[in-house]
Amino acid sequence: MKSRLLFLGPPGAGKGTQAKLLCENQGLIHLSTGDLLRAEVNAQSPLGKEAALIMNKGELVSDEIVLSIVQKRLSADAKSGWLLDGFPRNLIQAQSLQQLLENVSQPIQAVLLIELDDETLIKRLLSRGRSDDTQEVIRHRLEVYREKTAPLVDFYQSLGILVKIQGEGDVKDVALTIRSALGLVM
Ligand code: B4P
Repeated sequence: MKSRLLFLGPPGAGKGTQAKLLCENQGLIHLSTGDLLRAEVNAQSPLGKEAALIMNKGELVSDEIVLSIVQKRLSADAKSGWLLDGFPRNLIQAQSLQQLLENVSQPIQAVLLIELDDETLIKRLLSRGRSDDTQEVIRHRLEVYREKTAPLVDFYQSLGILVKIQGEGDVKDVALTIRSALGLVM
């Protein structure tokens, strides 16, 4: 049974939606850096105020902030299974994560890449309508994804743990595709 997973993919591919379902189904802890950052924003903490300005522009929040949030959660939850959603988002975060997990002897078992065409991504995000889901910000997030996050595909492929799926279709069908691609029991 795979219990240390990571979801990768462009904004709107369905990482958050599918991560939630899979965690409920498999009893894993869902660690979404997007959700953790939005919780800080809603609490209007100093960190949240800083993060809100960056998120609403479609930029990546600083590695320092994100790493400190993840480190805190992973050291508390490292013993049980987990699914990282939306983290890492660049090579520095990926390398820091490798180091962190090596230190606790908890390597990632599979990285799931959810692929989807730009037109569908943009349509989904516009209908979600979060404050960072405007046309202009979405386009910028897609550029940031291609420049900073997409190189992680090669990084995890070279480690031999990358699994690719197509994110088209309704939520239930995609969920089934994911479980089958990861060889998980339904
Ligand atoms: P995230 O919160 O990670 O959000 P996302 O990538 O935009 O969306 P996701 O792919 O999870 O899509 P979802 O399932 O919600 O990031 C937001 C921001 O936080 C970033 O831009 C950045 O600023 C910051 N951030 C987060 N992590 C960071 C990090 N590690 N480093 C630095 N900054 C970081 O789906 C989207 C919509 O599609 C939803 O409305 C959903 O209902 C719908 N949908 C999903 N699946 C569908 C399907 N099969 N059919 C139809 N609709 C579907």
